[in-house]
Amino acid sequence: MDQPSMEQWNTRSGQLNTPNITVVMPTYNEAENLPAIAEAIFALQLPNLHLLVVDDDSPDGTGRIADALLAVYNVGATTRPRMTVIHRQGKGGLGTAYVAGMTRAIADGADFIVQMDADFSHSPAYIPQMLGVILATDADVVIGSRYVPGGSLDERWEWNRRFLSWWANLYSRAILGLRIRDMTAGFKLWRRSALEAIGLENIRSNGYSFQVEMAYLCERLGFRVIEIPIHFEDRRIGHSKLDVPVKLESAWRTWQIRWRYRHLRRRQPAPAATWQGAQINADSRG
Ligand SMILES: Nc1nc2c(ncn2[C@@H]2O[C@H](COP(=O)(O)OP(=O)(O)OP(=O)(O)O)[C@@H](O)[C@H]2O)c(=O)[nH]1
Ligand SMILES: [Mg+2]
Repeated sequence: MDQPSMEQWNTRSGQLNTPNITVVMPTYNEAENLPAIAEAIFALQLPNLHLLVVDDDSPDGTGRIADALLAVYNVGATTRPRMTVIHRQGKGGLGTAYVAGMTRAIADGADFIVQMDADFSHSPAYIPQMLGVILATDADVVIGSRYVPGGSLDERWEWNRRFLSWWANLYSRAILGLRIRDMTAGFKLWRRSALEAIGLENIRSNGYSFQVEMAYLCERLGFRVIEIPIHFEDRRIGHSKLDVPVKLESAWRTWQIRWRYRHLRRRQPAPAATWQGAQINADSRG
């Protein structure tokens, strides 16, 4: 996969021109989390970092809070706004929210796209590290992984959540034959060209199987995937949207993914390797 050359980061005057990074964050009833997570993201002080919230008309008013944050973070932004909000009509599901957000991020010129939850399960503190890894390698995607050495789960996660996560990973890895350790990870940093190669308009999964479908395509398309260990925290405030219909969709969708992409042959499979403690699951395309 083509990667941006160092020249691309250089302006005509020869000064360093940092890449555009967009954090895509779907929200549904995250009113209490959103202001704090936005603050933590902007506190990273990463230049050219943009936050794109995709809210589905949350009954708790998350969308209105997001609009209020625009006034805070876009004040003084000269070249482009630091924050944008997409408002959708009603709960459309995590998968379509990501597709809408990622599509918009690409259209707006993002070089790198972060996907993450709004509930602090995915600590913003990992974003600079993920960015460092993708810039230092030819990785197409960096996954914040709970299931590589060094990764961990919040001790407050009850046994049934642990079991469900473990089972979902085992189930999808067994059916789809993948190497990625954290198949259901929702914390990822994508190179723009990887999302373009996937073709977001083709993604069908709407709930959490979105993560599995994207992971599957990464391996089938021969992307270089690097999993870096993260500590996954339980959500700080609010409620999970992982209800029974979403779980059932994930279960049958896994079979549909296998059937749908049956003609898509795996490109350049490579044995797992390690890179400074990170797990590399698939090699880059030739
Ligand atoms: N726009 C949009 N966002 C959603 C939807 N469902 C979930 N989200 C958001 O997607 C992220 C992940 O959802 P969570 O409910 O935290 O799911 P989870 O992380 O598996 O569950 P917890 O462990 O309880 O946190 C959060 O930021 C949610 O607000 C949806 O239908 N539309
Ligand atoms: Mg969550």
